[in-house]
Amino acid sequence: MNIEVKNRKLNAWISEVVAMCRPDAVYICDGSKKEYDSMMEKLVAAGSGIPLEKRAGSYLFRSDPSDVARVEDRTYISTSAQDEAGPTNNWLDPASLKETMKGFYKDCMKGRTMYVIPFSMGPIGSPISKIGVEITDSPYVVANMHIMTRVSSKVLELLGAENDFIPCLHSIGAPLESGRKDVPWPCAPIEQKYISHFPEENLIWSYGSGYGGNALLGKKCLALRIASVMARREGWLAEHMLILRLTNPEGRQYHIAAAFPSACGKTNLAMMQPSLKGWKCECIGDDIAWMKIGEDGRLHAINPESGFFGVAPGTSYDTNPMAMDTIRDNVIFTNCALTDDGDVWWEGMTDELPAHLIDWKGRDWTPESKAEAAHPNARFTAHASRCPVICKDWENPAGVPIDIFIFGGRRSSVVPLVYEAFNWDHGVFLGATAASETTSANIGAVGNLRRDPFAMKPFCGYNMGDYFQHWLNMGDRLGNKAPRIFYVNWFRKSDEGKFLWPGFSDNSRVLKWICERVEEKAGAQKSAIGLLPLDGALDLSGLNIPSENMKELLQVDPVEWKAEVPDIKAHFDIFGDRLPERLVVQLQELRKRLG
Ligand code: SAT
Ligand code: MN
Repeated sequence: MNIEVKNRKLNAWISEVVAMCRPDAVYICDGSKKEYDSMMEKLVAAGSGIPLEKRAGSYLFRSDPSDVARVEDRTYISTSAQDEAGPTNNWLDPASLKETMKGFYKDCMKGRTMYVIPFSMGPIGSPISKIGVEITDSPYVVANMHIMTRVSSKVLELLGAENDFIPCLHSIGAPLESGRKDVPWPCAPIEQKYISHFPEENLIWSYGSGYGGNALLGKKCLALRIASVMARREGWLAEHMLILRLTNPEGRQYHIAAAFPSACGKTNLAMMQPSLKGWKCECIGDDIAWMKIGEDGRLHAINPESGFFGVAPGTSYDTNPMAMDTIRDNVIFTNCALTDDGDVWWEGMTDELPAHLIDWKGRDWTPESKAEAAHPNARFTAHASRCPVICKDWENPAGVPIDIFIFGGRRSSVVPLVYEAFNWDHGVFLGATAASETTSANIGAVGNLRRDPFAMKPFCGYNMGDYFQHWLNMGDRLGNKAPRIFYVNWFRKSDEGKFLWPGFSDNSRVLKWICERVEEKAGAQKSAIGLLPLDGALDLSGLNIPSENMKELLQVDPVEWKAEVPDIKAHFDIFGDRLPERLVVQLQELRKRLG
């Protein structure tokens, strides 16, 4: 080992994993630039990373075609009683799951180096932060963790001899028997992939995948699934939410936390540049929010991550100029297309298609090609400090006070552009019933409507009925200091299948109405589903949008909404007696209002 480890639990765990996985060498990471560069050198030499001539310090990786997204079907919450994992999670008994996985872990790091990554989610040393240690056999994971989390030898110092941490074990599941040649993206077949969580012992075991959320264990596994269980136990919130600061022309700041499912535009909203004059938006986080009630009685949010693992396709200087500037240099790209002059490209990046590319599978591509050049879930990994509109308070351990919660998803019909909850319980009902069309962020069908409560269906580490109750309890504790709750849908389409709302920077118009609601300045009308903008209350100045589009965007069709009710009822029924009575009341009231 290159560094002496003093922490007793860590030493014991390292020995245990070495005995089980049999790596050729063990390396303790210090998070330095030198270390990052050496990982990249190794990856380039192995033919996994392609240096990009056109982007300084940037590399392109092409994954195995089977390893392009999270694998929800292979993700487990393993608690002693199945009821604790609840109906929205896959469950296996901890003893038998560990037995199965130990079978795979046995000798799985042969021919490889085992990296030990000490990392902090949240600023190192802050009372709100959590320390994890990831063991992995993937240098690609080490490099990505450098960007997405705070990897540092300071974390080891902080652990001292006796302090606790969250162990995160990861293997790509591709041992190199002697003489066997490595491949650019080693991984295990889908039926051998396991993303397992043991919340009762704060433990994560991941096997078989090198992709983002399956392999960078600080992100979804620790900061959401394990943290959500801790948050419930300790009375705070760990949520799948972006955090942004919006400043109005008078200089009043609003902090917004918004939950949308994966690949539904969180990064775009978090970095949005308002089309409305005088309004300013700054990014604090694009994926995860940890929120605690402060001494002032308000909810304060931090972003536990230190980077963005964003969806590349669709990102352009038109849709998200700040993301484009964030990824100018020092970026890891995964599954993007390669241009002939050594840059990356993806669908939606430019209006004009390049004449020739190498696609994400390494094949020649021309505009005539049928296949996509970049995988629809192609990603960039970039450090948050590279973002031109990163908020100066993004690393403030005290967090920012949240004024507004927004829930939403992709719905091509039924759900209007924006509406407000009548009160906290109704807001929790909106979160609990949120639905969205599935995206390529998960391996599986795309475009199917599913209920994705609070955008947490794939990320809640315990029974979601209890999670709903936790939200109700938090509201009770916050009282009149609770954030106001809204629901948005940027994705409504016309009968011809065209988006009705321009989105992106024009979403500032919706945010303005929301902020003015908080100030009791903007008008709203009561509908069966919530409070909608009064005619003329949305600032559409300078926007050329046909009035029939606006009408459709703000329409609440009672027939369509009545059809939602049995679907919501069926969704609620799966929680049995874990469904809070207060949500049953909300459904009854919705039914009554619909008449
Ligand atoms: O889970 S990932 O981090 O790979 C991306 C996502 O699905 O949000
Ligand atoms: Mn996400």
